[in-house]
Amino acid sequence: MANTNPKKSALHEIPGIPSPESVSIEAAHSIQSFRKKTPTPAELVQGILAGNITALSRAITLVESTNPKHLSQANEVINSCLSHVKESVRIGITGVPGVGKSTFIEAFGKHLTSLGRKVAVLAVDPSSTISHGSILGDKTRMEELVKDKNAFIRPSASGETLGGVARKTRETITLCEAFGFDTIIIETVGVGQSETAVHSMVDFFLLLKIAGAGDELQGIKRGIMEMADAIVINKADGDNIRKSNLAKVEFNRALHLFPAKKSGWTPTTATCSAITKEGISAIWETILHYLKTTQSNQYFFEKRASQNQYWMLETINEYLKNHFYNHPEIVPLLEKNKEAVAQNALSPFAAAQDILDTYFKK
Ligand SMILES: Nc1nc2c(ncn2[C@@H]2O[C@H](COP(=O)(O)OP(=O)(O)OP(=O)(O)O)[C@@H](O)[C@H]2O)c(=O)[nH]1
Ligand SMILES: [Mg+2]
Repeated sequence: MANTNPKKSALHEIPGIPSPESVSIEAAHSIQSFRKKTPTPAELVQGILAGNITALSRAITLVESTNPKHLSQANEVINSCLSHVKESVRIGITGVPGVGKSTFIEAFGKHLTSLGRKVAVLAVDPSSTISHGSILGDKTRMEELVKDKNAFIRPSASGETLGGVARKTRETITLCEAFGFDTIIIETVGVGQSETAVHSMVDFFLLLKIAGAGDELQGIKRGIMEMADAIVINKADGDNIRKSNLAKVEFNRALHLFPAKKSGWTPTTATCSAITKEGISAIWETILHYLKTTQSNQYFFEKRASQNQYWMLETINEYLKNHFYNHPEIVPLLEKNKEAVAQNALSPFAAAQDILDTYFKK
């Protein structure tokens, strides 16, 4: 016969004396509610303008969010920040893995803060769109800069597409500038389309190289050479100095084969060592010279205006693509037609037209 008396069950436990809470419940509640309290866009803007770095970080997180609910809040923050953006210089830095970008940014960034500048370091990393990894994760290479109160380092956002990641970095620039950072450094690796994206958000584009076995120009993408306002050969120290100087001459010769730039600026070449700091200050002098040239011939302002237009169109493209590819009617139809095209049951064009007609409800 089953034991129906719970008190007699073998599983019955006699309640003991409850142990006292190690944390005051009231205090825990108040900490929790403070943490959970999401600041309003207006509060974030207020914090950014007041120089509150936590507010800046939270605003960037909002901008990077893929939650559609955050989109309008993020836009509100960015829009309010726009009118507070101060004068700034945006510098793009690219180079293949291992060339010394992080070490260079550490040395260059420290030099800038020693001159009284406020430096924000951001990144566009195409690999983060696939692996969700991010450059600048290696903050160990920027030990000094990380500790510098006049510097701010933010790893690359991760996201679905390079376009999405790049747009978020573009928006983050606005937040950093409203905060008061007057020098924005954007790092990217020399692979994929990321250079084009970074080039379209900076004033000055710097290509970092190292001296090789002599045939320096091999393997360098023509497009990147054309984008560069300066080519800097890093690791010009020790036994490498002579080779670096030779590489510099060779790059200089190659640069002169390109047609003159609309900016009126002739790209320069230089050598430096991010370790010994030799040549670092001269690179900043070059950038100042570039700013003077392009601001007096107006190119600087025209370029920023056309970059703004570019990002407007990019944002529309990105939005339309997302809307299309995530549309509930399109997702299954796309799979179906992909299969039909693979089987030669439908021509690629007819299959595409079918999907587009469904989307536009023709
Ligand atoms: N001798 C010498 N070594 C350098 C210099 N700059 C960087 N290095 C070394 O080169 C290696 C790569 O440097 P990083 O700064 O990590 O290079 P990176 O371009 O950021 O590399 P990824 O983050 O992998 O794309 C490290 O071991 C650095 O210490 C330099 O000017 N001289
Ligand atoms: Mg690095």
